[in-house]
Amino acid sequence: MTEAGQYISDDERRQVIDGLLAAQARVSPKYFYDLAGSRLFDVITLLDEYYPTVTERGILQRHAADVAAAFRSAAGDCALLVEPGAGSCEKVRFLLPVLRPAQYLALDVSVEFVEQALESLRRDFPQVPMKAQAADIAQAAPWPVPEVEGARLFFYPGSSIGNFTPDEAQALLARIHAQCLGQGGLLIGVDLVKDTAVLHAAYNDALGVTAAFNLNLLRHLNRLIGSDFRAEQWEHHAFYNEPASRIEMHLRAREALTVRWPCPAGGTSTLASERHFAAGDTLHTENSYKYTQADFEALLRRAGFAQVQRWTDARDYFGVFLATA
Ligand code: AVJ
Repeated sequence: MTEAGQYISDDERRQVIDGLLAAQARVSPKYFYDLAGSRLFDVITLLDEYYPTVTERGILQRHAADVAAAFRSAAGDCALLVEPGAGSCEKVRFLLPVLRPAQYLALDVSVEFVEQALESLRRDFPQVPMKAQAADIAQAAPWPVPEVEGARLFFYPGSSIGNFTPDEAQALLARIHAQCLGQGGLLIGVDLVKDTAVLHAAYNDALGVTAAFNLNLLRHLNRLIGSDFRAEQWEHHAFYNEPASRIEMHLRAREALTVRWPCPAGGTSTLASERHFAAGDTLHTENSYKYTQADFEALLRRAGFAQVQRWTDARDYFGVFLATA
């Protein structure tokens, strides 16, 4: 979460500009999450149409004890529980009392935010040593996971895996598998393929919160790269791309417009510093892949996991998968 500092590295700036200049203009969904965007996402999770959060919570609430027992029988006692992108550390509350890990490590791009969450978590679970550590799990650098004697469990809830293409997802899962060091596992939440109308409504809510969340990205980009996007010239556009099995979110130009941004410092860059959009052209802001249970299980196996168990809700809207090394 970037706010006051608005810091972006030269590398990231170049990536953002590359995306704006691509034939189909695009921006990484990680730029949704400035302070306002994080708050808007929290509101999304409270909407009637947005089923994933409440459904996953229900599954964890109901089955946490079975999950912990399944992990114990496959891998033994949990020596270390690692949560990449931990954020508010809410979902781990279901796991801690039944899994009883020897330690909990919360990874996130914003440590400040996680530190805050850990304060109250420590009060509620004083017996579990906890630590927060800065890490962007999508980046190639090795994750700062300590050496421990015994089994590690990686916890990746929220269907964040849906932001990656299936190939990228497989690569990320394979990295997690490698970090299990042969005797750990992964507990991951995944949004499942379902009726298109249900999917469509979840990303086109009646109050327009998802639209605001999408449009807010333009304000964030303006602060990060100094661009002059005007939100009123754009509209939210989200639809289910069925052949690709993903929700696509775009921002669509309401009129012909030009966006400008300053040349990167140094001036040696060959990148253009403006992009024209015709009315109706879009900026692609997010993919949210949906999987069938069989397809996601196959993905976990291709990533190297030997054993997979899963729990779902009564409507099969969402899956929680336990994969062990
Ligand atoms: C946080 C990536 C799981 O894809 O549903 C919610 C983000 N985008 N509404 C999702 C999101 C629009 C969310 N994930």
